[in-house]
Amino acid sequence: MEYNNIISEKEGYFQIITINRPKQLNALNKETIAELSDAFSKADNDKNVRVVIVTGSGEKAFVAGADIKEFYKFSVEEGKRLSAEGHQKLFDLVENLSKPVIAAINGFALGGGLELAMSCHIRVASENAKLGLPEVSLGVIPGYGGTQRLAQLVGKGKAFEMITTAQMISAQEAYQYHLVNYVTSPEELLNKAKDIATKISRNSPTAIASAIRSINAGYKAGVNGFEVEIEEFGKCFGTPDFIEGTTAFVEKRKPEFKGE
Ligand code: DAK
Repeated sequence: MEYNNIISEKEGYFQIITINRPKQLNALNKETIAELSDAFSKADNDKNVRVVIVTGSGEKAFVAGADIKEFYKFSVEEGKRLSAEGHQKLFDLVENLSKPVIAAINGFALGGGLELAMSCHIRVASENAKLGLPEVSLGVIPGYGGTQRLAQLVGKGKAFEMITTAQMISAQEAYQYHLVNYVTSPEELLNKAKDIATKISRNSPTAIASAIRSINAGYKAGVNGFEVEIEEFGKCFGTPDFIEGTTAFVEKRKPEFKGE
C-alpha cells in the first residue's frame, strides 16, 4: 500500500510510524486510518520489529482528532458502521499488537488522537502536549474506545470530568492522572521513547507477546485474566526464547533472543 498520510520507517528493531498531515494537525481521516492499519499490521508480522513508536509530524500536534471536515456529514448508520470498523481496523489492532507500541505525544492529542494514544501500551508526552476528549463539544461522544480506555487509565471520576467538560489537560496533569508514563522536553521526546524501546527490545519477544495478551485479558468482558495468564505462562516453557533466557542466566551471559 502506498502511504500519502503517514511515514513508516524501520530503525534497527524499531518501526517508527509518523502521522504526516501537519497542516491539518495530523487529523485522522479515513485514508490515514487505513494507512495506519496497514503499517501496524505489517509491523506486527515483521519478525525484525520488536517495538513500534507512533508520533505526529510537526511541532504542534500528535493528532488533533478525527477529521471533523470529513465526519460532520455522516448519518447515524455511517457513524455506527465507521466506529465499529475503526475499532477493529486500528484501535483494537494497536492494543492487541503482539509487540509493544509507544505513543510519543508531541503536541495536541485530542479526540481520536488521544484515543489512538490510549490504544498504545505506553505513552510519553512532551511538556507542550495538550490532551483531551472534546467530542461532546461537537455533539458526539468519543467513538474510538475513549469512554472505555480513559476510564481504565485515569479512573471513572476523572474520565467523567474530562469527557463531560471537554477540557484539555496539560502533559503534567496527564502524568499526575497516570494517563502518560513520562513527560519530557520536546527535544527529548523521541529519545525517551527510543530508550524505553531499547530496554524492551533486549527481552524475549515471545514472552512480551504473552504478557500483552495476559494484561489485555484482564480488561476484556467475559474473559478471566488469571486463567489467560496461567495459559500464557505455561506456553512460555515450550519456547526457544525460554531455553535461551534461562540458559544465558546459568551461563552468566546476556541472552540473545530470536523471538521464537
Ligand atoms: N479535523 C480537521 N481539521 C482540523 C482538526 C480536526 N480535528 N483540527 C485542526 N484542524 C485543521 C484546522 O481546521 C486548520 O485548518 P485550516 O483552517 O488552516 O485549513 C488547521 O488544522 C490548523 O488548526 P487551527 O488553525 O485551528 O490551529 P490552532 O492552533 O488555532 O488550534 C486546536 C489548535 C487543536 C485547538 C484546534 O485546531 C481545534 O480545536 N481542533 C479541533 C479539535 C477537535 O475538536 N478535534 C476533534 C475531536 S472529536 C467517528 C469516530 C470518532 C470520532 C469521530 C467520528 N466515526 C466512527 C464516524 C472522533 C471524533 C473526534 O476526534
